[in-house]
Amino acid sequence: MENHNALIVIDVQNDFCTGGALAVPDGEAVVPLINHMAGNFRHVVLTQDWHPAGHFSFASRHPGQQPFSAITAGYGPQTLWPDHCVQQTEGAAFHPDLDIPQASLILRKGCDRELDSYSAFFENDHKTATGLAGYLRERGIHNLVMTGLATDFCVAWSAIDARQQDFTVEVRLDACRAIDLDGSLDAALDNMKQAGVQLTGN
Ligand code: VGL
Ligand code: ZN
Repeated sequence: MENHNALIVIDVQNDFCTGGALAVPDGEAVVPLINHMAGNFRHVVLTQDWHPAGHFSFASRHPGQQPFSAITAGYGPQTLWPDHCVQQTEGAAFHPDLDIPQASLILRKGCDRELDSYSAFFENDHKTATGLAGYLRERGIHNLVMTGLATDFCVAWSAIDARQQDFTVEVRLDACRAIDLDGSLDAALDNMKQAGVQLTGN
């Protein structure tokens, strides 16, 4: 098995699946495919959106704002979401059918109450590193395959940051699902292509 490759599984959590607080249409459909793909990887990293209650990205924090509206934060534009993936809740748990026992790292992000983090590499200020790039480099990993939820937010932001950090990146679109808010999916696909992300499985 190739040692320089890793599978990155983004946010396959209950709140992003049917019945969840921020359900991505058909989100749970990625689970069997990701389980199957994981069999081909020695290195697997799972990420988990992991917000404290009252997180800055929750519309409920901003009186008069509705979920899916946008505000300008100190660090740039921020979409407001329904409360989701609150630390230690069932909604923040991985989908119960996700079955990847060899995953060596669970990277939790969005833990800072005042700062969101879509990307697995940098928080939304584009400055605060999560440490994932260093972890992967120290393990000699150069090539990433990305899967999970949601294509147009956490997957895309992770993929683009990974390219910027000089990893090769393949996004398996058949193992991802999108929120698609006001054209966000098309924009994300364009941005990923421009960043040199390989889009496959569509
Ligand atoms: C995500 C919106 C808010 C994602 C996380 O995983 O794509 N989207 N938090
Ligand atoms: Zn979130």
